[in-house]
Amino acid sequence: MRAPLLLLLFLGGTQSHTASRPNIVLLMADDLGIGDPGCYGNKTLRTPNIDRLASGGAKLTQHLAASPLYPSRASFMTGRYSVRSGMASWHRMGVYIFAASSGGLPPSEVTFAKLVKSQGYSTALIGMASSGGHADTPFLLLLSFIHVHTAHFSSKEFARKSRHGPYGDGVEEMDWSVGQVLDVLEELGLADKTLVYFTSDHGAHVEEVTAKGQRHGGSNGIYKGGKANNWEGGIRVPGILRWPGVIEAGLEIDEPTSNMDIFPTVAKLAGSPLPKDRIIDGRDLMPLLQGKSRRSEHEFLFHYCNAYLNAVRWHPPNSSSVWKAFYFTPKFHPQGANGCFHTHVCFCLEGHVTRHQPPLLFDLSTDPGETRPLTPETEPRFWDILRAMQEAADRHTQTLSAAVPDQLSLGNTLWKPWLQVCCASASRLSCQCHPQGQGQGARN
Ligand SMILES: *[C@@H]1O[C@H](CO)[C@@H](O)[C@H](O)[C@H]1NC(C)=O
Ligand SMILES: *[C@@H]1O[C@H](CO)[C@@H](O)[C@H](O)[C@H]1NC(C)=O
Ligand SMILES: [Ca+2]
Repeated sequence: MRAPLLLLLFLGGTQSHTASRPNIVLLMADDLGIGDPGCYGNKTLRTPNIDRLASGGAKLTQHLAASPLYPSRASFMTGRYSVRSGMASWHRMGVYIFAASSGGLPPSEVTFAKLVKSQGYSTALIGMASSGGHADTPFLLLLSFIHVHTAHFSSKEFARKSRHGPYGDGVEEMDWSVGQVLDVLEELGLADKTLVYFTSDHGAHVEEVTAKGQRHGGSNGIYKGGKANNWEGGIRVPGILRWPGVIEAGLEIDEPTSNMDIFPTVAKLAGSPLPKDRIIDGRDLMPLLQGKSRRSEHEFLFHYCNAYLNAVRWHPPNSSSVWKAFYFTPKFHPQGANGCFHTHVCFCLEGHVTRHQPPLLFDLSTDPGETRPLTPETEPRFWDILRAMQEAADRHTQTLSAAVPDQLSLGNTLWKPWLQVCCASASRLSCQCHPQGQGQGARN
C-alpha cells in the first residue's frame, strides 16, 4: 500500500529523454502461478490491471523462470544461471530461511541495476530491500511484491473480496498495486517512454494447503507441478512486456524466453555494453518483441534444481518442437498427487527423486502438460534427439567454473544475530542496522 506514494516521490523528479533509452519498470510477483492472471485464462480471479498491461503489449506464453525456487531471482538480476554465481545449493535447503544470513549474491556479480546506473539511469528497488533517489534522467524501478507468498495478508479493501480465499485476495490486491503503477506512469505522461515488465519469480506453490484444506497456493493452469520442481508448472510464469509504440499491442509469443533475458534487454536499451569478462546466459528480447525475429535465440535452456542439472529444453531451429528431457523427476507424494505434500516442497536430492536413464522425453509443443513421455516407438528420432541434447548439456557444463563458492552453504544459511537488519526495538541491542542491507530475506 505504501508503494504508490514512494513511486510518486521517485518518479516525480524524473524527466523525458530520448526514445531509445526508455524508463524501465520491472514488476515481480512472489509465487504467482501462470494460471492466476485473467489474461492467462483465469476466469474467476480478477486481475484487470495485469490484463490491461498484457492487452497493451506482448504476452509471453513460454516465459521461464531460470529456477523453480529462490535462485531464479539471482538469475533475473544477473542474466546468468545461478550455478555461475554460487546461488544454487548442493544440499537440501536451497533457500535463505533467515534474513540474517551470510552469503547472498557475491559482490563480483554485475546486476542490471549496476549497468544502467553506469549509463546515467536512476534506480530504485522497492520490496525485499529499498532505496531511493531521483534525478532528471531515465529511471529503472524494480518493484518486488511480497504478494502472493504465504502468509497472506490483505488490507480491508481486499480481504474476503475474492472468490479464492486469502490467496485470491492477495492476488487482487497485488493487481491493484500494478494498476497504481500504470496510473502514475499515465498521469506523468511517461507511459509511452516506459518499458513495463511483469512476471513471477517461479510457479505457484501447489502444496500450500492449510490444515483445514484451504488452498493457499496459486494455480499453474494446465501445467504439471509447481514451485521447487522443474515440471512446467514450476517454471513457466507470466511474462508481459509493454512499451506503447514500440511493442505491438496484443502480441502473443510462444517462443522459449527466460527471466534471464531481462538483463541483456535492459542493458541494450540503456546503451550499456554487456560485461565481457563473464558468460551472460540471457538474450535480448527486443528482436522478438519488435517482430524482427520470429525465433527465440534460446535453442537450448538448462533447468536446474538448486545446483543439479535437472532437465534440458531444446527448440531446434528447423522445427516447431520443444523437446524437454528430464534426468530426474521429483517423487510426488501421495501417489497421484501433483506435488510433494509430505515434505511441503519437493527436494532434488537422492531419495527424493527418480532418476531416468534414458532421460524422460516430452515434446512440449504437442504435450504441454507433460503427460506422455516419448519412446523410440512413438518418436522415431528418440535417440538422435536425446544425443543432441546430451551434447548440448556437456558443452554447457564445460562453461561452468568449479571454483564458485557456495553462497547457499549450510554455514551461510545459518541464523546470524549480528546480521539482523533494522530490527524491532526489543532486540536492538543484539543487532545492527545496515541501510544498504543485505537484501535477501526469509522468503523464497
Ligand atoms: C484461478 O485461480 C484460482 C486461484 O489460484 C484457482 O483456484 C483456479 O483454479 C484458477 N482457475 C483456472 C481456470 O486456472
Ligand atoms: C533439425 O536439425 C538437427 C540439427 O540441428 C537435426 O539433428 C535434426 O534431424 C533436424 N530435424 C529435422 C526434422 O530436420
Ligand atoms: Ca518465490
